[in-house]
Amino acid sequence: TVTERTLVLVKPDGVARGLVGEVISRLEAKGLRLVAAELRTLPREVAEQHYGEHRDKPFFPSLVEFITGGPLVALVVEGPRAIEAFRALAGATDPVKAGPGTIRGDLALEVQRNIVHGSDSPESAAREIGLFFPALT
Ligand code: DAT
Ligand code: MG
Repeated sequence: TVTERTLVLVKPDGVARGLVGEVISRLEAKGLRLVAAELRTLPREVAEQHYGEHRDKPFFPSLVEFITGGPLVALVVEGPRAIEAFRALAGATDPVKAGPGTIRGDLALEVQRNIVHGSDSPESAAREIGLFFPALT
């Protein structure tokens, strides 16, 4: 199986709620490996680039406000099918629809405050890792 890398964010709600360790524990327990990790507060421009695909959505201003509103933890995670593997750990975007046993299903209740981000494709992963950790690309 091909090893992949994916960008994972523990969003500001996850950091504020003390869930960084919980998220890292779950992905490590799954067998994914940390390649990079950093606590940082995103500048508006980086947030807007990161969520560029959502620029025209009604929730975009609120999303940018939220993601820049406090420190987040940016991670690069590696493993076989890491992109799909982490998305499965995270669960559905809407935490009410996310299954039990997933990060969002177990720990969140609101769509915006859904604790984690994970890249959704190899193309997104390359773009997002390049945006957050240019030294890795
Ligand atoms: P995901 O984070 O599961 O990849 P996405 O890329 O569709 O989901 O959306 C990015 C983030 O934007 C998502 O984690 C939470 C927020 N979001 C998505 N849909 C939303 C909505 N209908 N209302 C408010 N926030 C939303
Ligand atoms: Mg997405």
